[in-house]
Amino acid sequence: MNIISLPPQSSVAKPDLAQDTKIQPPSMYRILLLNDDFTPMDFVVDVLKQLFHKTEDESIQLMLQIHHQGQATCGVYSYEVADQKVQQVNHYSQKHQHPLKCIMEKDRD
Ligand code: TYC
Repeated sequence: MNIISLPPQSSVAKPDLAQDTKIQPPSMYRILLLNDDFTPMDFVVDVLKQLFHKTEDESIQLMLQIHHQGQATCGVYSYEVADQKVQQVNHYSQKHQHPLKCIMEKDRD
């Protein structure tokens, strides 16, 4: 093939298929526990140990952080796991008639 038979060069940028089709990691969600005036400190420590697998010391530190600052992140999970944990915490709190609230927020894409 000589140079004359080559197709004309286009100045339009081609989509980078390799980039566009790259599999992205799943979005992650942080779980926050919120402070309130009524839930006993021991109950929050228990939740952190049982449902977030924190040590006794970590749980006490985190509970105090929530108590003083209003909220803290207890873990970061995929959507499905975060959603399940929020429900577990909120059901467990309701069952024991404590107003402890747990929410999830998108962490990163
Ligand atoms: N503020 C509560 C108290 O003084 C303790 C508490 C800590 C409640 C953390 C909720 O997420 C919480 N009993």
